[in-house]
Amino acid sequence: MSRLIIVSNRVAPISEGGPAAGGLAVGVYDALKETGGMWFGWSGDVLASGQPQIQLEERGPVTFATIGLVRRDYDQYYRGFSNATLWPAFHYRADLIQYDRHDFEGYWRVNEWLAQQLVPLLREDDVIWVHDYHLIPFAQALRAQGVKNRIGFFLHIPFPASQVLLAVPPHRLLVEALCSFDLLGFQTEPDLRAFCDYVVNEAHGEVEHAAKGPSTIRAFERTLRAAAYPIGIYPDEIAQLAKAGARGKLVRTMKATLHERKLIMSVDRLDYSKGLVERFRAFERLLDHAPAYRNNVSFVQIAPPTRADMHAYQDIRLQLEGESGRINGRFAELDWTPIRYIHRQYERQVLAALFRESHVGYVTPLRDGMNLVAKEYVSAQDPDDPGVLVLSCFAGAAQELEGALIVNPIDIDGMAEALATGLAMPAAERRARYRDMIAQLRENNVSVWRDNFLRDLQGGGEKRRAMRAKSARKT
Ligand code: ADQ
Repeated sequence: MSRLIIVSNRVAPISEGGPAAGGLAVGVYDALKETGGMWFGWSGDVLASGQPQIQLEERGPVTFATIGLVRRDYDQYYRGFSNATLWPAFHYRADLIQYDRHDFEGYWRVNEWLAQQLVPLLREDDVIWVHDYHLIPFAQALRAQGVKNRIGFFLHIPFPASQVLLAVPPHRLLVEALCSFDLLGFQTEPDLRAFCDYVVNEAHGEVEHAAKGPSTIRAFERTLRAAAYPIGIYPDEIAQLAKAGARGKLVRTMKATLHERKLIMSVDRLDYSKGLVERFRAFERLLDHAPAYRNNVSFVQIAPPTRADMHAYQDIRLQLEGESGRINGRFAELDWTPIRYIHRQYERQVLAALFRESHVGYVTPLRDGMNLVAKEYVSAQDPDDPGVLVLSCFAGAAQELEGALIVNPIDIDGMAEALATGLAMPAAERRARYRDMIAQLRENNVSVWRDNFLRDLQGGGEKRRAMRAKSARKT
């Protein structure tokens, strides 16, 4: 069996027996433990001076290979092109795209440098699986150094419509670089379609759809395959965590402070793509239009700040502080704060338990590749008395979770109505919706995601070898 090499911007800080990390980290780490292999990426350290050195750490059959970044590389590759250009563009926020040619050069340079660091650690039959938008040029950089291994790429965020991607000046170089992979994985069919649309209409390539399995792409003198692989979670594990967490002191104390009021729960990284401002305003609209909910429902928004050294993130943070203060000032009473807006990170067990205690899971990003919180929310519910998921149509998860109340996050009245519907929904309907969604989550859990991707990546390799052998026989 080939060794698996995972390459991602950050290497998940997983310690055996320690707290479980997010879906990606768990699913990928499981695969590594089964096949044996290596996880390569940035250590998270930014060095003020000196030359970064690879650190190797063995944990059972898995080697963690991490390396620091010097300040300039961090600024150009990570803060600059990855997060100030690609992140807003891929989340359809053309208004927030910042572009600096030097940052783009830095992004490319760091990809080439990281690829160089990896090459000496590679073996001939390793299968390489690269993750996310920070590493789009990675396969091209490996190929330039003579690497012939199978290389796959999974994009965790949306792939934008061509007209939005065209706003990123080096869009053509990015798509050409993507075509150096052997297999491209997207979260949803609409993302795959957006990529194919660019290939056909902007790059004048060809796309051949298969009745089953990945489509074949011919562009930039390469042939590769692409498909949608919606990422999952382990729903039964989340359910266990939720049950155990509900007995914990923190969750019991929090529940006591509700005094039988209904609870609406949201958990996100603090990011402008998550639609928090619109979400706060829709909650305000609910209180405005349905006064019976005043002092009868509490909304808890947990949102730890991320990328806090970037302007766009400082702006959204200020805006949210303003909105939550304004809404609370307008409606709060001595014994009731409508919005509890919290910047902390919590244990997964605590979050799962809070999901289980709540009546509505309120997940309304303006754009999201998948959104694992939506899946975790459903998994954490009590099957006999489940809460209702209010979910944005722009989260990848909406393609699968048909039992949710699907909303458009731009439509404040529509979201307020969905909150009211969710809070008042009879138990029989809640149970039916939950059963529908949990079945879907079990069927497409994170192992299925990983196995489907790796099967297609390795299968593609066999197909290529057979094609090569056939053409060798002909000559
Ligand atoms: P994210 O944008 O980070 O991921 P999401 O899919 O919701 O978004 O995953 C966040 C994870 O972090 C969840 O497991 C959640 O429970 C956890 N988390 C969030 N806030 C937390 C807090 N305060 N304390 C503790 N844990 C917290 C990117 C893409 C998504 C895609 C994933 C996986 O943007 O669209 O679903 O990758 O592919």
